[in-house]
Parts: sequence; structure tokens; C-alpha cells
Amino acid sequence: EDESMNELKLEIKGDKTENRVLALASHRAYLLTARIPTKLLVEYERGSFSLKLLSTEEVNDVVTQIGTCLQRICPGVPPSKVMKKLSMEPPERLLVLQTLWENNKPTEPGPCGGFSQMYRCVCDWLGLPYREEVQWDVDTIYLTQDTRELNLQDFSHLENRDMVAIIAVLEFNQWFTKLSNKDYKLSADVCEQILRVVSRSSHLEELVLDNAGLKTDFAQKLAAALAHNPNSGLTTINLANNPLEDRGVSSLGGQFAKLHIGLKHLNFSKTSLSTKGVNSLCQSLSANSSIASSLVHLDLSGNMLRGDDMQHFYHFLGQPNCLVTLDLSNTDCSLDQVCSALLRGSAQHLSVLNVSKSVFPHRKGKEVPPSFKHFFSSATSLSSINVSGTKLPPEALKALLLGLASNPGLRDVSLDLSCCELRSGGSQILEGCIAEIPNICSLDISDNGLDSDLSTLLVWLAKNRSIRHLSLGKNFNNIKSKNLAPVLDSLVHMIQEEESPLTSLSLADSRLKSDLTIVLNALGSNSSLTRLDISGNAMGDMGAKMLAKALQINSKLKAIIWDKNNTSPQGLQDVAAALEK
Ligand SMILES: *[C@@H]1O[C@H](CO)[C@@H](O)[C@H](O)[C@H]1NC(C)=O
Ligand SMILES: *[C@@H]1O[C@H](CO)[C@@H](O)[C@H](O)[C@H]1NC(C)=O
Ligand SMILES: *[C@@H]1O[C@H](CO)[C@@H](O)[C@H](O)[C@H]1NC(C)=O
Ligand SMILES: *[C@@H]1O[C@H](CO)[C@@H](O)[C@H](O)[C@H]1NC(C)=O
Ligand SMILES: *[C@@H]1O[C@H](CO)[C@@H](O)[C@H](O)[C@H]1NC(C)=O
Ligand SMILES: *[C@@H]1O[C@H](CO)[C@@H](O)[C@H](O)[C@H]1NC(C)=O
Ligand SMILES: CC(=O)N[C@H]1CO[C@H](CO)[C@@H](O)[C@@H]1O
Repeated sequence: EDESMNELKLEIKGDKTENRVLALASHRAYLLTARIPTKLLVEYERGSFSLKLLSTEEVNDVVTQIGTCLQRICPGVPPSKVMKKLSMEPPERLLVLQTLWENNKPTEPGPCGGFSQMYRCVCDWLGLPYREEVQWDVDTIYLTQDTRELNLQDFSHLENRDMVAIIAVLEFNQWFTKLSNKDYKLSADVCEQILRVVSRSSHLEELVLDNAGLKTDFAQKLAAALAHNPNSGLTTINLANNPLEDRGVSSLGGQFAKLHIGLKHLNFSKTSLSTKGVNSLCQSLSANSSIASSLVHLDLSGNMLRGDDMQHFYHFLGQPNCLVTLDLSNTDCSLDQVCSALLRGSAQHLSVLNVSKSVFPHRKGKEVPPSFKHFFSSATSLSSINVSGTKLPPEALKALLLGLASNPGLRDVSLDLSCCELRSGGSQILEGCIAEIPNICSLDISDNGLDSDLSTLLVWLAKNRSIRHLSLGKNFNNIKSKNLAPVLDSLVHMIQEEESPLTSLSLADSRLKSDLTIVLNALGSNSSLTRLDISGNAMGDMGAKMLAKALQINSKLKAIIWDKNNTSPQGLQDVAAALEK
């Protein structure tokens, strides 16, 4: 029913013509040899042909027919959009055709916006084999999951050219809005096809190519593709773990300011950037003030941001913004400058601040800038702060804690202070502040060389009624055995404290060995703990026996993490038997 035939003349070189029949099927046009004027010029990917039909009506018919087929194959896209160019003389003829197409009843597209049908056509168009399994995956798995994410890993067992065909569908498909790939190196032809989609699609919103072996040239080509597509709908770009380098990211940055929807999520984690590239990126981001009011997640972690020539970076952070997640971990960035910039921008939406392995400049005799405390007392949406691995001077720790304590908007903050070299000085600050802080629900102070300082610190920690999760591990490296007993006593008191809010405790990697039994015994009387991490303590069979006993009485614990335990099968047996009772 969808087929039509037209007799026509095919022009070959100069004035010579041959008589042919143009047969239009549902997905293809055929030129058949036959005996048999009005001109129709058809250009396609691999060339063009010029036809003479008997009347303008016939030309209209042919174009209408092609358009109707395209409508069926690419539901939702006006045929004139699928055709690269459609011009008719006089132009009014075109209006008639367009009205005709608009009045066509939209057919129900197949699963996922008619992906499989488009895929069939694209394979045909590109001269690539059609893979049944692709159709099956999309029509069944993708359909059941109702996902709009096309994940290239699902097809990574196929040949590169098969991937090309799958990606090419996204030029027309209106269903999928996200193209993703992780830990799979993309070949050059696959990259080219992705770029082609970026340069044409207005439906693609998220592009996630994480650890895909992309280099500087890809970023530059991506910039060109974006420049080519004023209708791009991209709002999420994740190119983490690809060595794009400063040059790649700088050229991309120039296009971000022009994206018409606005950027929401930008992830350049571990992309081999230096201060220069990040500074240039941030200069571009500042060039369009609407970026600051659209960008919600920014990840620049794992790039080297140490140095003073970062004025555009701090300027960007210092604008009024809507950042919810900011990951600057592993950058060696200057923590006090980041916080003071964020304070300027007020950071009212910032929820996750990851500044682990950053640097707090410690200048002898210099005070911690007031903006540092002020930031933590005024950022009202913070829920997770990771300062792990940042060497914090005691005054900075105090400013951070007192800032949080005086922040009226905060509830339930998770604070990671692990590995900050707190030692005795830090412990004293914590003792002085912690009992008064009403809004920390999770605290990690592991690996801080706390040793015997823990005995008093735990007394103060136990007084607080908001901390539900506490990590203490790796703090027992240099403790003398005579000092260990008071620490464990304090811990036991804390666990057994009436109405203790503590539900989760980690003593991971503390190598407490048989001393752990003191803690395990305390589990016998009902504590509030539901989760306990005692991995890396080499508690041995004795520990297992004590744990077995405690578990026979304790009915609250739901999870015990218990790796690196030096327990023999007999020890495991004991615990298993206890659990059965
Ligand atoms: C700035 O970004 C907005 C969207 O975030 C966009 O609509 C506008 O066109 C951009 N302005 C310029 C000058 O590119
Ligand atoms: C950035 O990408 C990495 C790698 O995929 C991921 O682990 C990280 O969570 C992402 N960052 C954000 C803020 O989403
Ligand atoms: C922060 O960064 C570290 C290292 O990049 C990562 O392991 C962690 O998951 C990140 N997120 C949070 C919430 O700390
Ligand atoms: C904080 O960052 C460190 C790495 O720097 C990571 O190991 C840790 O898991 C992070 N903490 C949280 C709560 O995500
Ligand atoms: C612990 O609680 C359970 C039920 O909540 C109770 O049966 C048991 O006797 C309690 N054990 C101790 C030692 O208080
Ligand atoms: C004990 O530690 C070993 C080695 O880490 C681990 O394979 C085993 O699963 C652990 N046992 C339990 C019960 O967690
Ligand atoms: C002694 C004490 O309870 N200190 C603080 C611990 O946490 C609560 C909030 O849960 C604070 O209000 C207390 O001041």
C-alpha cells in the first residue's frame, strides 16, 4: 500500500537521458530500468541523481511519498527535518506538502520511539549488517526497563561498525536522551558517529563517556560538533577519566556558554587538567551568566589545581550559583580559598562538598581567615563534607566545627575527617566542640593518629546525641598496651550508653586482635548498634567465639563486616552456629 511507481527519465551526463521507473517502497527508493518531464533532483549520501517526471503533480507525489515514509520511520520528526534540504519552485508548493504531512495521522512508533525500525533503515543506509540481537535487546530489555539511556556497554561485544549503526539511530530517535559508555575504549569510527549525533540531535541531553580512551582531539571535535548544532539539548557532559588535557577542555569550554538549554552537569574528573585548563574553562563558564544559574554538579576531581593563578576558577565559584555537588577531591586546591569563594557566591544549594586531599595553607602565626568559619556557618544545604586527607591545623578544624555548630539550617551532616593528621591537637579541639554540635550525624575520624587521646575524646563523643555513625579505625598504631584499656573502656561505655543514638560503628583496620573481645563482649547487653565493621582486626578464633556469644543475645545487629579476621573455619563455625540459634 505504501508503494508507488513513477515513470521518469534519468539524466546521465549532459543531455543524455534514459527511461526508468522510480519505485518507492517503505524504506527504499528503487530506480528500475524501463521504457519511458519535470525535474526532480535527489541528492543522497553517496551522490545524486536528477530525474525528469511527466508533470509537477508527479514530482509532488514522489516527494509526498518520500516524506510519508520518513514520517513512519522517524516518528515525531518533520520529514523536512530528516531531509537535509527540501526546496521547491515556487516555494508555495512546499507549504501544501507540509500541510499534507502534518495532517497525516501519527502512527504509533514501536518500542523506544521506534528504535528498531530506524535501526533497520540505518543499517540499510550505511550498508551495514542488521543484527537481530540489537532489536531484541531494545524491544525487550530496554522496553521493560523503560530507560532513556542507550548504554554502549550493552553492545560492546559487537563489532565497531555495529556500534556505529546503533549510535547513528540517535540522529533521528526521539526516545533516547542519554548516551553512555564506561570503561570501554571507543574506536575512531564510533567516536566520529557520536560526534555526528552531537552535531545533529536536539534530543540528546546527556553524554557520558567515562574512561573511553578519548584524547585532546576528541574534545576539540566535540567543541566543533556543538558549534555546528545551535539546537543541541545537551545538559550533561561527563568525560571523566580521559586525558583531554588543557587544550581539549579549553576549546570545549568556549562552546558551553552557547548551549541554549544551559549546562547542568559537568564532569571532568581525572582529565589531565592543570590550573591553566581549569582557569580557562571557568573563564568560559563565567562568560554566560546563565551557566551559574543552571550548573548543578561540577566535578573537577583528580586534576592538579595547586597554584595561585586560578582567579577565574575562584571567580566562577564566587558567583551566585546553584551548585549542589562540588567535587574538588585530589586536586591539591586551596581549601580556604575555595570556601571563601563559595561564601561569596553564598552556595545556598551546595549539598555535597568533596575537598578530600586538598590543602589548607598553614602559615605560622597567621590566623585562619574568618571566611572559612563563616562559610560553614552559612551554607544551609550541606549534607556531606569530605575533608579526608587534608592536613588540617587545629585552628582550622575548630573554625570548621564551630561554623557547623552555629549553622541553624543544617541537620544531619556527614563529615569525613579521616586521615587529617589531627593527633593530640585535633583531639583536644574535637573534645572541646563535639558535644555541642547538634547537626553531625556521621563522623569519620579514622586514621588520625589519635591513639591514647581517644579515651577522653570518646567520653565527649558519647555525650553527643546526634552522631549515629562513627568511624574510629586506624587510630591504634602507636598506642601502648597500658593505654589501650582506658580507650576500650570508653568505647564500651559509649556503646552501652542508655539511649545511645549510635547505630553504626567502624573499627576497621585497627589490628586490635584479642583486645577486640572487650568490645565484642559489650555487644551482649543490647546496644543500639545495627552495623559493626570490625574488619582488619585479626580477631582470630577467640574473637569469633566472643562474637558468637554476643550474637546469641544481641538481636539488634543486622550487619557485621568482618574481613581480614584471622579466623579459622572452626571460628566461623562457632559464629554460624550462634546465628542459627
Ligand atoms: C547563555 O546561556 C543560555 C542558556 O543557559 C542561552 O539561552 C543563551 O543563548 C546564552 N547566551 C549566549 C550569548 O550564548
Ligand atoms: C564524575 O564521574 C566519575 C566517573 O564516572 C564518577 O565517579 C563521579 O561520581 C562523577 N561525579 C559527579 C559529581 O557525578
Ligand atoms: C569524594 O572524593 C573521593 C575521592 O575522589 C571519593 O572516593 C568519594 O566517593 C567522593 N565523594 C564523597 C561524597 O566524599
Ligand atoms: C572521602 O574521600 C576519601 C578519598 O579521599 C574516600 O576514601 C572516602 O570514601 C570519602 N568519604 C566519603 C564519606 O565518601
Ligand atoms: C535484648 O533485647 C531482646 C528483645 O528486644 C530481649 O529479648 C533480650 O532479653 C535483651 N537482652 C538483654 C541482655 O537485655
Ligand atoms: C575473614 O577474612 C577473610 C580474609 O579477608 C575473608 O575472606 C573472609 O570472608 C572473612 N570472614 C568473614 C566471615 O567475613
Ligand atoms: C551533651 C549533649 O547532648 N550535647 C549535644 C549533642 O547533640 C545534641 C543534638 O542531638 C545537642 O543538642 C547537644 O547539645
